[in-house]
Amino acid sequence: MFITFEGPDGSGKTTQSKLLYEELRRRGKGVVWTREPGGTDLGRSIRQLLLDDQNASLAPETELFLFAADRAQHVAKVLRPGLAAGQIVLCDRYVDSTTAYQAGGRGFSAELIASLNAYSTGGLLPDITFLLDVPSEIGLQRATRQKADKFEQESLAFHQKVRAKYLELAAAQTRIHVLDGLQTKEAIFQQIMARLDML
Ligand code: Z5A
Repeated sequence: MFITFEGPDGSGKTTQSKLLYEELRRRGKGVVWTREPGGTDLGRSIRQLLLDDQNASLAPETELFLFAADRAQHVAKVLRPGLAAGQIVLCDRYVDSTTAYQAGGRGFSAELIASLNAYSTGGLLPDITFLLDVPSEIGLQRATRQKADKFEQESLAFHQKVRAKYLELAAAQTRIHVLDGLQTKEAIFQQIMARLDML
Protein backbone atom coordinates (compact mmCIF):
# COMPACT_ATOMS: atom_id res chain seq x y z
CA MET A 1 0.00 0.00 0.00
CA PHE A 2 1.19 3.49 -0.89
CA ILE A 3 0.03 6.28 1.45
CA THR A 4 0.86 9.96 1.01
CA PHE A 5 0.55 12.93 3.37
CA GLU A 6 -0.13 16.37 1.99
CA GLY A 7 -0.90 19.83 3.22
CA PRO A 8 0.27 23.41 3.35
CA ASP A 9 3.40 24.33 5.34
CA GLY A 10 3.01 23.61 9.04
CA SER A 11 -0.18 21.59 8.59
CA GLY A 12 1.19 18.70 10.68
CA LYS A 13 1.67 16.09 7.93
CA THR A 14 5.20 15.14 8.99
CA THR A 15 3.98 14.64 12.57
CA GLN A 16 1.14 12.38 11.40
CA SER A 17 3.18 10.38 8.90
CA LYS A 18 5.79 9.64 11.58
CA LEU A 19 3.10 8.65 14.11
CA LEU A 20 1.72 6.21 11.54
CA TYR A 21 5.18 4.84 10.81
CA GLU A 22 5.72 4.11 14.53
CA GLU A 23 2.28 2.54 14.94
CA LEU A 24 2.71 0.25 11.92
CA ARG A 25 6.14 -0.84 13.13
CA ARG A 26 4.66 -1.53 16.56
CA ARG A 27 2.16 -3.81 14.81
CA GLY A 28 5.02 -5.65 13.12
CA LYS A 29 4.34 -4.39 9.57
CA GLY A 30 7.06 -3.80 6.99
CA VAL A 31 6.97 -0.06 6.46
CA VAL A 32 9.11 2.63 4.82
CA TRP A 33 8.90 6.36 5.65
CA THR A 34 10.15 8.74 3.00
CA ARG A 35 9.59 12.26 1.72
CA GLU A 36 9.80 14.65 -1.20
CA PRO A 37 11.89 16.46 -2.00
CA GLY A 38 14.90 14.56 -0.67
CA GLY A 39 13.98 10.87 -0.42
CA THR A 40 17.16 9.65 -2.19
CA ASP A 41 20.87 10.51 -2.00
CA LEU A 42 20.59 12.54 -5.20
CA GLY A 43 17.33 14.04 -3.95
CA ARG A 44 18.97 15.34 -0.78
CA SER A 45 21.22 17.54 -2.94
CA ILE A 46 18.21 18.65 -5.00
CA ARG A 47 16.33 19.47 -1.77
CA GLN A 48 19.15 21.79 -0.67
CA LEU A 49 19.01 23.64 -4.00
CA LEU A 50 15.23 23.97 -3.79
CA LEU A 51 14.83 25.13 -0.19
CA ASP A 52 17.92 27.28 0.30
CA ASP A 53 16.74 30.87 0.82
CA GLN A 54 19.99 31.99 -0.85
CA ASN A 55 18.57 30.55 -4.11
CA ALA A 56 15.74 33.08 -4.32
CA SER A 57 16.68 33.70 -7.97
CA LEU A 58 15.80 30.11 -9.01
CA ALA A 59 13.47 30.50 -12.02
CA PRO A 60 10.01 28.90 -11.50
CA GLU A 61 10.66 26.61 -14.48
CA THR A 62 13.96 25.42 -12.94
CA GLU A 63 12.20 24.81 -9.64
CA LEU A 64 9.47 22.81 -11.37
CA PHE A 65 11.95 20.54 -13.17
CA LEU A 66 14.03 20.04 -10.01
CA PHE A 67 10.93 18.77 -8.19
CA ALA A 68 10.19 16.47 -11.16
CA ALA A 69 13.80 15.19 -11.24
CA ASP A 70 13.74 14.53 -7.50
CA ARG A 71 10.48 12.59 -7.94
CA ALA A 72 11.62 10.50 -10.91
CA GLN A 73 14.65 9.35 -8.92
CA HIS A 74 12.53 8.70 -5.83
CA VAL A 75 9.95 6.65 -7.74
CA ALA A 76 12.67 4.55 -9.42
CA LYS A 77 14.92 4.01 -6.40
CA VAL A 78 12.65 4.05 -3.33
CA LEU A 79 8.91 3.98 -4.02
CA ARG A 80 8.62 1.25 -6.66
CA PRO A 81 11.25 -1.03 -5.04
CA GLY A 82 9.57 -0.63 -1.63
CA LEU A 83 6.13 -1.45 -3.01
CA ALA A 84 7.49 -4.37 -5.06
CA ALA A 85 9.02 -5.79 -1.86
CA GLY A 86 5.58 -5.71 -0.22
CA GLN A 87 6.35 -2.80 2.12
CA ILE A 88 3.79 -0.20 3.15
CA VAL A 89 5.25 3.04 1.81
CA LEU A 90 4.49 6.31 3.62
CA CYS A 91 5.51 9.44 1.73
CA ASP A 92 5.51 12.99 3.14
CA ARG A 93 4.49 15.04 0.03
CA TYR A 94 4.13 13.69 -3.53
CA VAL A 95 2.45 14.76 -6.78
CA ASP A 96 -0.36 16.73 -5.12
CA SER A 97 2.29 19.09 -3.70
CA THR A 98 3.38 19.97 -7.23
CA THR A 99 -0.22 20.65 -8.22
CA ALA A 100 -0.82 22.77 -5.11
CA TYR A 101 2.47 24.74 -5.08
CA GLN A 102 3.49 24.94 -8.74
CA ALA A 103 0.00 25.13 -10.34
CA GLY A 104 -1.85 26.79 -7.42
CA GLY A 105 0.97 28.92 -5.99
CA ARG A 106 3.20 29.66 -8.99
CA GLY A 107 0.44 29.64 -11.62
CA PHE A 108 1.66 26.93 -14.03
CA SER A 109 -1.18 25.39 -16.03
CA ALA A 110 -2.91 22.41 -14.47
CA GLU A 111 -2.48 20.46 -17.74
CA LEU A 112 1.30 20.97 -17.77
CA ILE A 113 1.59 19.88 -14.13
CA ALA A 114 -0.65 16.83 -14.66
CA SER A 115 1.43 15.72 -17.60
CA LEU A 116 4.76 16.29 -15.81
CA ASN A 117 3.46 14.45 -12.72
CA ALA A 118 2.37 11.51 -14.88
CA TYR A 119 5.72 11.41 -16.69
CA SER A 120 7.93 11.68 -13.59
CA THR A 121 5.99 8.93 -11.76
CA GLY A 122 5.25 6.61 -14.69
CA GLY A 123 1.64 6.84 -13.47
CA LEU A 124 2.30 5.66 -9.90
CA LEU A 125 -0.46 7.12 -7.71
CA PRO A 126 -1.08 6.66 -3.97
CA ASP A 127 -3.79 4.29 -2.78
CA ILE A 128 -4.81 6.88 -0.22
CA THR A 129 -3.78 10.46 0.56
CA PHE A 130 -4.34 12.31 3.84
CA LEU A 131 -4.60 16.06 3.34
CA LEU A 132 -4.04 18.04 6.53
CA ASP A 133 -5.88 21.32 6.13
CA VAL A 134 -5.12 24.43 8.20
CA PRO A 135 -5.65 28.14 7.57
CA SER A 136 -2.49 29.53 5.96
CA GLU A 137 -1.78 32.00 8.80
CA ILE A 138 -1.72 29.19 11.38
CA GLY A 139 0.37 26.85 9.21
CA LEU A 140 2.96 29.58 8.64
CA GLN A 141 3.12 30.43 12.33
CA ARG A 142 3.78 26.76 13.12
CA ALA A 143 6.27 26.22 10.29
CA THR A 144 8.39 29.31 10.83
CA ARG A 145 9.07 28.92 14.54
CA GLN A 146 12.63 28.17 13.45
CA LYS A 147 14.39 29.60 10.35
CA ALA A 148 12.01 30.11 7.39
CA ASP A 149 12.98 28.32 4.14
CA LYS A 150 12.37 29.68 0.63
CA PHE A 151 8.73 28.60 0.50
CA GLU A 152 7.92 29.76 4.01
CA GLN A 153 9.13 33.24 2.97
CA GLU A 154 6.48 33.43 0.22
CA SER A 155 3.53 35.80 0.75
CA LEU A 156 0.35 34.91 2.60
CA ALA A 157 -1.49 35.19 -0.75
CA PHE A 158 0.81 32.49 -2.22
CA HIS A 159 0.02 30.14 0.66
CA GLN A 160 -3.71 30.83 0.39
CA LYS A 161 -3.59 29.83 -3.30
CA VAL A 162 -1.76 26.63 -2.36
CA ARG A 163 -4.41 25.76 0.22
CA ALA A 164 -7.26 26.50 -2.22
CA LYS A 165 -5.69 24.26 -4.88
CA TYR A 166 -5.34 21.42 -2.36
CA LEU A 167 -9.02 21.69 -1.44
CA GLU A 168 -10.00 21.80 -5.13
CA LEU A 169 -8.00 18.61 -5.75
CA ALA A 170 -9.59 16.88 -2.75
CA ALA A 171 -13.08 17.75 -3.99
CA ALA A 172 -12.29 16.09 -7.32
CA GLN A 173 -10.52 12.91 -6.14
CA THR A 174 -11.87 10.23 -3.83
CA ARG A 175 -8.38 8.99 -2.85
CA ILE A 176 -7.80 12.28 -0.96
CA HIS A 177 -9.17 12.49 2.59
CA VAL A 178 -9.24 15.93 4.17
CA LEU A 179 -8.52 16.16 7.90
CA ASP A 180 -8.98 19.27 10.00
CA GLY A 181 -5.39 20.10 11.02
CA LEU A 182 -6.60 22.37 13.86
CA GLN A 183 -7.56 19.36 15.95
CA THR A 184 -5.10 17.87 18.43
CA LYS A 185 -2.39 15.59 17.04
CA GLU A 186 -4.02 12.67 18.87
CA ALA A 187 -7.51 13.32 17.43
CA ILE A 188 -6.15 13.56 13.88
CA PHE A 189 -4.16 10.37 14.29
CA GLN A 190 -7.23 8.49 15.53
CA GLN A 191 -9.09 9.51 12.36
CA ILE A 192 -6.21 8.29 10.18
CA MET A 193 -6.15 4.92 11.94
CA ALA A 194 -9.93 4.60 11.71
CA ARG A 195 -9.79 5.26 7.98
CA LEU A 196 -6.97 2.75 7.42
CA ASP A 197 -8.61 0.08 9.57
CA MET A 198 -11.61 0.30 7.20
CA LEU A 199 -9.46 -0.71 4.20
N1 Z5A B 1 7.19 21.58 -2.57
C1 Z5A B 1 6.74 22.07 -3.78
O1 Z5A B 1 6.64 23.30 -3.96
N2 Z5A B 1 6.46 21.21 -4.80
C2 Z5A B 1 6.60 19.87 -4.67
O2 Z5A B 1 6.33 19.11 -5.63
C3 Z5A B 1 7.05 19.36 -3.40
C4 Z5A B 1 7.33 20.24 -2.38
C5 Z5A B 1 7.23 17.88 -3.21
C6 Z5A B 1 9.20 21.24 1.26
O3 Z5A B 1 9.60 21.69 2.46
C7 Z5A B 1 8.73 22.45 0.50
O4 Z5A B 1 8.74 22.10 -0.89
C8 Z5A B 1 7.30 22.73 0.87
C9 Z5A B 1 6.51 22.63 -0.45
C10 Z5A B 1 7.54 22.54 -1.50
N3 Z5A B 1 7.11 24.01 1.34
N4 Z5A B 1 7.65 24.46 2.33
N5 Z5A B 1 8.16 24.98 3.21
P1 Z5A B 1 9.57 20.80 3.78
O5 Z5A B 1 9.40 19.38 3.44
O6 Z5A B 1 10.76 21.14 4.58
O7 Z5A B 1 8.41 21.51 4.52
P2 Z5A B 1 6.97 21.07 4.81
O8 Z5A B 1 6.64 19.85 4.03
O9 Z5A B 1 6.07 22.23 4.63
O10 Z5A B 1 7.07 20.63 6.33
P3 Z5A B 1 6.84 21.44 7.63
O11 Z5A B 1 7.01 22.90 7.55
O12 Z5A B 1 7.74 20.77 8.57
O13 Z5A B 1 5.32 21.20 7.96
P4 Z5A B 1 4.44 19.92 8.30
O14 Z5A B 1 5.16 18.68 7.93
O15 Z5A B 1 3.14 20.13 7.71
O16 Z5A B 1 4.22 20.01 9.83
P5 Z5A B 1 4.96 19.27 11.08
O17 Z5A B 1 6.46 19.32 10.90
O18 Z5A B 1 4.32 18.00 11.36
O19 Z5A B 1 4.54 20.30 12.21
C11 Z5A B 1 4.94 21.66 12.19
C12 Z5A B 1 4.82 22.22 13.65
O20 Z5A B 1 3.46 22.17 14.06
C13 Z5A B 1 5.59 21.37 14.69
O21 Z5A B 1 6.08 22.25 15.67
C14 Z5A B 1 4.52 20.45 15.26
O22 Z5A B 1 4.79 20.03 16.58
C15 Z5A B 1 3.29 21.36 15.22
N6 Z5A B 1 2.04 20.61 15.06
C16 Z5A B 1 1.83 19.50 14.28
N7 Z5A B 1 0.55 19.07 14.41
C17 Z5A B 1 -0.07 19.93 15.25
C18 Z5A B 1 -1.39 20.02 15.76
N8 Z5A B 1 -2.36 19.15 15.43
N9 Z5A B 1 -1.67 21.03 16.61
C19 Z5A B 1 -0.72 21.93 16.95
N10 Z5A B 1 0.55 21.91 16.52
C20 Z5A B 1 0.89 20.91 15.66
